[in-house]
Amino acid sequence: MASITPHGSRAEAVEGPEFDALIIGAGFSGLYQLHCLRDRLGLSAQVLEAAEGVGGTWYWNRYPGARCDSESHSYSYYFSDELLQEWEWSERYPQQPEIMRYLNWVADRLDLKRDIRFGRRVVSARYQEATNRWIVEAETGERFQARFLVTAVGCLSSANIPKIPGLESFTGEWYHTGQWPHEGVDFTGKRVGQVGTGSTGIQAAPVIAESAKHLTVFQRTANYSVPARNGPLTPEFLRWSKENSAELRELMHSTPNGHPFAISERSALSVPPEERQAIYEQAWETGGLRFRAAFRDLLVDKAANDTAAEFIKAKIREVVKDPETAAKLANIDHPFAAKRPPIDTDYFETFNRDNVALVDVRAEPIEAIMPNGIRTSRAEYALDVIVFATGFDAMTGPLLGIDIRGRNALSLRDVWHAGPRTYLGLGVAGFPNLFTITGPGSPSVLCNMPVAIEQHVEWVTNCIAYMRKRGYERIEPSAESADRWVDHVNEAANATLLPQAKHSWYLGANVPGKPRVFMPYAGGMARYRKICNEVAAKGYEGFELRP
Ligand code: NA7
Repeated sequence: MASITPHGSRAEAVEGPEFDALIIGAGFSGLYQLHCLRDRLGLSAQVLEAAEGVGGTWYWNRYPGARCDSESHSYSYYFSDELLQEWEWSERYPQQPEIMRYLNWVADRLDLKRDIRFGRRVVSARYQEATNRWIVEAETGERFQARFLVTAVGCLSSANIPKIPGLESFTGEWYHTGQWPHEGVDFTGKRVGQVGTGSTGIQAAPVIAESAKHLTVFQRTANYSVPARNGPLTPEFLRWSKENSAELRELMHSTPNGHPFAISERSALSVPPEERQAIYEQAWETGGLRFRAAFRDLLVDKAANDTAAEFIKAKIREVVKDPETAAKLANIDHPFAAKRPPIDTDYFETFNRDNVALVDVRAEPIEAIMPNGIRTSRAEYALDVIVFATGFDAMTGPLLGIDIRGRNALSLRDVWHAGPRTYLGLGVAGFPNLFTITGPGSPSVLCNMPVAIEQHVEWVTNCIAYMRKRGYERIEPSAESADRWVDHVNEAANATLLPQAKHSWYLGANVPGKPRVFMPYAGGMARYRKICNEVAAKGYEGFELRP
């Protein structure tokens, strides 16, 4: 079913093999996009993937304790009831190796790997107006061309390694959690320093502390965390989730965050203090991201949010025995859930161990890395291993890591110099036939990812099907619709407390020099889905379609 290139074999020789569509990335999004374009629409499609296997973010994030914060039964593809019925998750939250097994199983079941070219890190993608083709080049020097280009590069795949002077002089080992060695790291008998206390650091510290001789956690921003309450899934639960898959899908589609639970309709301020306390206690026992659903106004009303914040801070002080350490951990400067709220297994308890210490790098900033450890403004910490749990150049990093050029060689890096500008997080003005799965300006990281991914992949598939049926060859958002969408994304963020966390990667604040723009769409997944459906129903309103 490959299309016929207007320049025939000459174009092929120069620009490489041609396909209807090229997809960058073989994680949750790329796999499903390949299945839709190849098996549902009958297009010729290829995936280019930097890694040597499928898995996307889970291929790289193999750090100790790596686990998804979404519950297993919702961290699955819901497009196929057959897949849902066959797969059995083992625990409430899926661990990294189990997610890898799942994605490999899906890829094999759908026979996807034959159309994935592994070991191809894409370095550039250039739109050629005369032929209406994207010319995509991999680090290997190979080129590929296609009419449609779908980026499925993930939101958290570009590691943020802080530029601390002296790192190159460190004589021990150092690792970033998002680029973890496949063979693992043995911490036995080692003095370990962990920089970073986001979701990753909070998962890793308790596990590292179990085998390391000593662990020093360097905390820049103190963080809330709620117990995950992980555990094995019972046969009854597995049966229930399979029997109710249609209802669960509907529930996940109806909530703002794509998780399989409804958010309470109560305001935190509408109940007496004792009742509120009891509700929080119950939510703390239930654990996980469900804690946020205890009241409807936690993300929009500061006074309501304060009640949750105070509850968690009190829990930290209760759990952590050393009052000085407890004070540092509970000294949180932002509203609860305004940064991505981690969930944990024994994170605060870990600071009660004799072999664990906390350093507050706001009070004593890291100045340099020495050959034998980390030096702050107050002290030197001798270390054998440094673990950077310092997060990612989120959302825009993976896209801007590729030199993407649209019409008239327009550079995406230039167009986004002051922050990302998309229409619906799905397309960029000036870049025809480019679709950005879970791109900035879409709910993405504020949502249970598979839900956001399935919605985008299906929207793109329907859009391409529509174009083929109507004889359109090009689609591109108008500059006006993109401007309006950017305004709406800002409005939606400002209606919440999310922008109040100044040190948040949602705002790009973790990467020095990155523009401070609230990147994901905070208006809620259900509302967003409705907007996207309406755009499609109106013949892709806001996009320009041409033959
Ligand atoms: P995060 O959430 O970005 O956390 C990174 C942590 O590293 C955070 O505590 C940062 O402090 C800290 N950090 C970053 N740079 C530095 C420097 N230079 N010095 C000291 N500390 C630093 O990344 P995660 O990997 O934990 O989680 C990412 C997402 O993955 C998560 O939200 C889930 O959606 C899954 P800061 O807060 O910036 O002051």
